[in-house]
Amino acid sequence: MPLETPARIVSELTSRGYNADPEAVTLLAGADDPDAALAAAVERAPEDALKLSPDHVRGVLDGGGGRESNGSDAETNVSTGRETPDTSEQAATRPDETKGVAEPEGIDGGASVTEVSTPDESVRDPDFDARSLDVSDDVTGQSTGTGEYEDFVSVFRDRFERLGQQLRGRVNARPTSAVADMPGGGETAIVGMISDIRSTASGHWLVELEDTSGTFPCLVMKDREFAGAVEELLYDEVIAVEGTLSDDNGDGDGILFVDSLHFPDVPRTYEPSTADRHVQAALVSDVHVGSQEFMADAWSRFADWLHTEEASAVEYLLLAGDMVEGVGVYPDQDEELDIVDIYEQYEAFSEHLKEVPGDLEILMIPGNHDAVRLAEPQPGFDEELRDIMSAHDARISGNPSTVTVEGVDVLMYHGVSLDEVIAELPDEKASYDEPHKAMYQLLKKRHVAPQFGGKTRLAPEERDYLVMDTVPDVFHTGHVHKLGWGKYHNVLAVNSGCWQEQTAFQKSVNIDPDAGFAPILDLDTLDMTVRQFS
Ligand code: D5M
Ligand code: ZN
Ligand code: FE
Repeated sequence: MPLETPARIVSELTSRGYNADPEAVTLLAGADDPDAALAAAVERAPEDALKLSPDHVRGVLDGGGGRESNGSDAETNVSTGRETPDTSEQAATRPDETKGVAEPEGIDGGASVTEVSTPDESVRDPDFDARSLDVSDDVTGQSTGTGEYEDFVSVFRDRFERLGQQLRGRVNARPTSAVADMPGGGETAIVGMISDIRSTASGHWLVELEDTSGTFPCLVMKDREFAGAVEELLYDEVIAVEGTLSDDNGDGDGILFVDSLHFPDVPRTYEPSTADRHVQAALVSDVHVGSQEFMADAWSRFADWLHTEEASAVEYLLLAGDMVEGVGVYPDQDEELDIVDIYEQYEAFSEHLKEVPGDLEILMIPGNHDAVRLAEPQPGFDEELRDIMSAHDARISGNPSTVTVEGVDVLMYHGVSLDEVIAELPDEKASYDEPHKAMYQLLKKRHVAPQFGGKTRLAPEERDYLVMDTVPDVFHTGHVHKLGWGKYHNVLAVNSGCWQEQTAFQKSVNIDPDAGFAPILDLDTLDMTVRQFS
C-alpha cells in the first residue's frame, strides 16, 4: 500500500494498534519510503507502546532513508505582533462583513480543490517546537455535583460571587438587607442576580435583584437613556445598579430608582494577545456525522484543502461540538439517521477526521448531540469514545473550555444558550442571521449560559464553570448552524456554521443553515478568512 498521505499513515498505524503522534506521522510522510519507515518504526517501538513517538521514527530515519528533521525555518514568518487591533472596529461596525466569504479558486467547479485529493505532502512542514496548546477552565474530571439542591445553591453562590467581584470595583454596593434599612431618599448601589423582570402599568420596568441577603426591587423608568438595556436582561445574570431610594424606604416598601446600570462586560480598551509567528487555526463545529444530511463531500474538500500549500499555516483545528448526529436528541431524529448506532457514528467521524493532515493539533469539545451528559458544563468524552476517536491524538476537553493556542485564549463553547438569547432578545440584538451578536451578549454578561431553566440545562457544581473570569481573545461557538463573526470590544466572536445540510425540522421552522464553511483564523493578527467547501 503506498503511504503518501498522513491520513493513510494514520489508518495504517491504527490498524496496527497504535495511536498516531502528529509529529511522528509527518516524519513518516516525509520519508523516502514511508511504507518501509512505518514498518521499521513499529518494529522499533516497545511492545507495550500505545503511541508511535517521533523518537521511534527518528531512530529509523537516522539509520538512512529519511529526510532531515524539520524546524530549520523556525524563524521565518515570525510576526512583529501588531499592537492596534484596528480591524476590530471595522468588523464590529460593518455587519456586511459577516457574510464575506473567500472562496477558494475554482470551488464552483470543484476543480482546484478536488484536484488536490492526493496532495503532495512535502508542502506541510510544521514547526512543532513553536506550537503550544493548553486547556483551562475544563470541568472534565473535576465534576463534584451530586445533583442535590445544595449544589444549585453553591453554583449560584459562586456565580454571584465571581461576577459580583467584577462589578464591585465599579460601584459602591451594599447588601440588599442593608439597603432595606437605609433612610428614604439616599443614594446607593446593589450588585445582584436578576430574579424577576416585570413591566409596570405605566410602561416602566421593575427589575428584582437578589443577593445572598435577600432581594430588592429596582425601577428603571422608561424614559431613561439606559432603559433599552432592560431588553437585554436575562434571568439569573449578575448586574449592578446605582440609584436613589424612594422616600418611604426603611419601612419595608422601599424601591430603588435606577440611575445607572452596569454589566460585568469586557473593557472597551481590551487588548487581545496574539501569536508570535504567522500560524492559523481552523474553527469548525457541528460536523454531525451519522446524519443523512452530513456533507461528506464538502468535508473531504476541506480536508484535502488542508493538505495544500495554501493551508500550510493551518496548524490547529478547533472543533466546537456536535461531532456526530447522536441518537434520540430530538423527536423523530431517527428518521434522518444514516448510522443508527452511536459508537458507529463516532467510528465514522474518526475516519473523516483521519482525512485531515496528521500533523494538525486538534482540540474538540462536546455538544448537545454528543454522547456525554447534556447538562452544562459538559465533561469531555469518556475513555471509550476517546479510544474510538484517538487517531490523530486529538485533545479533548469539556464544554466550555478555554484553550490557549500560542498565547491566544480561545473560549470554546458549543452554544446551546444562543437559542435562548436569540429567543429572548429583540432581533437587532441577537438573531440567527447574526449569531455573533448573540455571542456579544454572552461576553457582556461574562457568562456563556446566563439563564437557567429554559433550553440550557445546568449541572450544579461547586463552581460555576460557565463564568468568564478572564476575557477571552477569541470566542468560538457553533450549535445554531449559522456562520457569523465580528469583534466586540476587540474580542473576536465566531460562530462557525456546520457540515450538515438543512434537516426536515430546520426546514419546518425556516432555519437555513450555513453548511460547509471553514473560518480560518490568523493567530498572529486575529484576522479571519472564511473558506467555502460546499
Ligand atoms: O441544532 C441546530 C439548530 O437548530 C439550533 O439552533 C437548535 C435548532 N434545532 C434543531 N432541531 C431542533 C428541534 N427538533 N427542536 C428545537 N430546535 C432544534 P443542533 O442541536 O445542532 O441540531
Ligand atoms: Zn449542531
Ligand atoms: Fe448543537
